[in-house]
Amino acid sequence: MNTHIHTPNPAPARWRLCVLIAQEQCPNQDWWHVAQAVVGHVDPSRGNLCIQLREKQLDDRELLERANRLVELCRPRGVHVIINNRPDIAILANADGVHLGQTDLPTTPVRGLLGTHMIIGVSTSNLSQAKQAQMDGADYCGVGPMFPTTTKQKDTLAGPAYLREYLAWGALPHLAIGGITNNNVHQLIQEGVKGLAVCGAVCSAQDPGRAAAQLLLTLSQ
Ligand code: TZP
Repeated sequence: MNTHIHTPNPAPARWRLCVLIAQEQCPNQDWWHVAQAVVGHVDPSRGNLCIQLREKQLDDRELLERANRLVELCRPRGVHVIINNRPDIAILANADGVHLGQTDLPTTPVRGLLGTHMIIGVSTSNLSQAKQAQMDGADYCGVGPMFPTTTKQKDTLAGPAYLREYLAWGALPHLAIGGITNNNVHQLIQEGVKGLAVCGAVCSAQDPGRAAAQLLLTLSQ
């Protein structure tokens, strides 16, 4: 455990949407077209968009190449790039940070490796995991799963009740995640959600750019 609490990076508090991109979740088009459509369709000027590269099967060289392309696309447009569970790739691609699951690399040594400026997010399903993530040096928490999802095998459903509890705690920014669509997001808006992380709702849409923009619009109304 760290002896001092890390001062969180201010960027995640401005995120309203994080799109998780993996080729296997993009049935209608190439991952790159999804990334371009999302980045091109939303107004990134307020720093409210983040893209997480979430590829688990790729060769390292291919993964680094994708991370490099994504950073090149996103950085000039003020869109942050987060790499799932690969601090080495995040450093080499000069990405903004990494996202860690509960069985991924532990936060404390990753914080040691990345230094204080790069962003670290941690997936949480309950408040004790969130408090631990904060103590270990996280900048934001994934909060979920909110709803049933087929994108990732999950045994528990944290549900909107966990989001409510997390917001009452309020110590770190959040990205609510898991099965979120334009049809159920109002249940999270009722709880006061600020940031959403989605995969299927955008990656499997016929028009991923429009789907992302629609979620942002719903959130802002
Ligand atoms: N972690 C918790 S739920 C989830 C992850 C990675 C899957 C999110 O994908 P979708 O398709 O938005 O449910």
